[in-house]
Amino acid sequence: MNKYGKLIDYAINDNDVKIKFEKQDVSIKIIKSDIINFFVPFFRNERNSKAVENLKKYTIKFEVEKSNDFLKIKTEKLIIDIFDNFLVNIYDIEGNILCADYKGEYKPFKRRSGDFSLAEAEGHNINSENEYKVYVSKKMEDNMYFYGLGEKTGHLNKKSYHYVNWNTDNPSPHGETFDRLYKSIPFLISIKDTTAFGIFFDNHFKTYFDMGHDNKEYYYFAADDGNLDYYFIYGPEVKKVVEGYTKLTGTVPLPQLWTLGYQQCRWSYENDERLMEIANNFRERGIPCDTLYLDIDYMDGYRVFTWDKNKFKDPSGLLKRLRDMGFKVVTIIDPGVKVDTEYNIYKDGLENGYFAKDNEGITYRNEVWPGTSVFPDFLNSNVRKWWAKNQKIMMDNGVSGIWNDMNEPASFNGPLPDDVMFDNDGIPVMHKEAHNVYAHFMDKATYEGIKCETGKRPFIVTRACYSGTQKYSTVWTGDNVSTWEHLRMSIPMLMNLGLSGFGFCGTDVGGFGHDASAELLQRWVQVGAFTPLFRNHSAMGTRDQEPWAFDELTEEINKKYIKLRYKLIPYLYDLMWNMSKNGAPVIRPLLFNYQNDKNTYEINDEFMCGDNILVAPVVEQGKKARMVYLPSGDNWIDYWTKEEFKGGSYIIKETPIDICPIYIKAGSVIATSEEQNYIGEKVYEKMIFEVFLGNKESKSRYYHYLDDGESFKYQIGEYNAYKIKVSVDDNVEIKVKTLEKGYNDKLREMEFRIHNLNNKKVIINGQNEKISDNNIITINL
Ligand code: MIG
Repeated sequence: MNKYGKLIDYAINDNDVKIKFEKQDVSIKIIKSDIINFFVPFFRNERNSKAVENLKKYTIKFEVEKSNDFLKIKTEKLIIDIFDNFLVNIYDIEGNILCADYKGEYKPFKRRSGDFSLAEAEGHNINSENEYKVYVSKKMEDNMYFYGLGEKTGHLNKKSYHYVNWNTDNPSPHGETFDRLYKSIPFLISIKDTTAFGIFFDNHFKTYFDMGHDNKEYYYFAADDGNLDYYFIYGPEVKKVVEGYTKLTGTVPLPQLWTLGYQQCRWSYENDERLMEIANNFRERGIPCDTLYLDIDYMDGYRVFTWDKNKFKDPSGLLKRLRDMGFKVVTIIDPGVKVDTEYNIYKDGLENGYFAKDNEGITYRNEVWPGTSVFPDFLNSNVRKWWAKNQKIMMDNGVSGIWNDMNEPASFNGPLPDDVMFDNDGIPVMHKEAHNVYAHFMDKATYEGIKCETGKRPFIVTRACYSGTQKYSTVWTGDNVSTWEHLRMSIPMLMNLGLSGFGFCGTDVGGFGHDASAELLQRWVQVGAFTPLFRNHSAMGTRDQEPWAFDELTEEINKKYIKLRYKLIPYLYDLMWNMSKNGAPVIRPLLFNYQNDKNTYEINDEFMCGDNILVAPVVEQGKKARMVYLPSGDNWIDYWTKEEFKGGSYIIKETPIDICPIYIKAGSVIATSEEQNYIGEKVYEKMIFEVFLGNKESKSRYYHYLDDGESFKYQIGEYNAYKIKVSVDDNVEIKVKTLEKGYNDKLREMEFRIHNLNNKKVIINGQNEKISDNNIITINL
């Protein structure tokens, strides 16, 4: 039985096309000519988005036309046909079908044992799609590939997978059998015949995405409850889809520069002495490091916003000493507040009614690290203001960033019951509605608190989140394990997180649970050096995992790759700047840049770090060589040997233990930095660009960005931006253009270090430049 029935009539109101079906009114909103929203108020009349804030209103040209049996909406980019039963077909402007609702029979496979379907196994006693409260299925076309969905297990291409979005802390080793992890990002990208579109299903109840696992004739998304509220985002480039999605849900804001440095964590550095010992080790050994973490044991009995003064006698003094050595300290904060009538955070929260309640209005309790605890109602803006103010306690002690953990929310007794109540600013909601956005609002509160308190760009790391949390927090992928399997899985996971708006992400380098082996850490740091969040972390009870904890070789390899990371910080910062504007992730699959090359569609063990660096790490023990695919359209320079390879080919690269295969796009520029032990240790007077030439003629463009690296003054124009154009034919011609000069930096010179010059002449801004013996050219600014 269909929920809609016959299409009766329509009316246009602004950018909204309201359509009346026999049984249900729906609305189609033209957000932009290539972004369309489909909305059915099954649950509430208003949109209830937590992800889309302050959506810009565009004036859009579109036409609506009704014929006998369907309605046609035409924008400058898309044609949308709407039939009875709210069946929708979406075409590009030439009339090629992009996305069609599935019109065939709903036919899930049944398991022989017990004769039940997948949805039934999930508790949906169904024999037709109508049993899902919210459900849309689309026709599966041949050659479809799927990406996105945030942090999911398994391969890069999500075809044939079935996933659930329900933020979950499951401490067993994550494997492909896990259909859910900590984060819920209901955003799917699909490519068919090199054309891409996205679907953002903005529903934060428990949701389901099935990419042909149930039946290869269709794929679907569904929810336990809530409205149908989804966006179709047209490409045809994946890049455009990601840009469109981040226009809706927000981009990762520009971070402070130090957050791009190496970060060292452990559960837990047990006291001030041990933390100083770690810090001293980094400096004495000359291994760069910017950030140290304090895990839960720094607190007094796990009471958030307190310190255990036996272990940390003088927190401000300690953090000041560390700051003088160039270290920032990030502390963990959990949502659970210990029930303790002597504890001011608890007392304060209780007096003001800031905690979630059970269905009888009594403050809800559960067990977490502090013992019996209560849970702040982050969906309430007054609670968020209170939580934001509490950040001051940490900032006053000199803490530089906050690590939000356990915010699925997790408890020692599994997820909270469905009927725990949240005030949600006067529209009370049950836990089953609040669950997936609980962390989102904790992160938002943390962000606003830190911003207000410090005036600097907040640094937050969160475990759970929803679409849009990227505006407030970076993410790490939770409790992985020190196994090769998890190193392998981290790559597609991070690439898909990147495609899903979370371009500032990382995994626990070396692995969290279980003891790492020396070789595993050697290879993992080679990956970590290119992931935006670069943090080594390990669990209570596992062996030490700091760069020097194994042997000399492991230390040397750690040092080599951490130093490489520091060299690339200006390049990474440029990527961050770019990401803050158009959502292009730092870590991304090859197909993001090479969508016309279908060989890239299922590469799980290589990734791009920005447009110019391709990384093909070793993710197996003992591997002496590996195959590398270099995408077509560009030539590639081996970073280590400077040898050039033609794109569109598979090559074999030897991989002795200290070599991670890295390839630079021929003709491209990378902004680099001189060595330093931490960001800001030295003030340099020159910008350094490495230029990697190939033999082929090439033209490239590079944008370089500079500002104070910490404040919000860039928003009022205090930044510099440069465009560098490199064309290679018989000569090398470099053109530098200053695009913005609002920041007063200390830079006097620009240096170009040119690889593979082969005696070519170099002309910079029309001048024939003198080249040093080692192919370095310096120009004055
Ligand atoms: O129940 O704070 O994922 O990184 O070290 C475990 C202790 C709680 C889980 C986090 C992990 C952290 C650990 N936490």
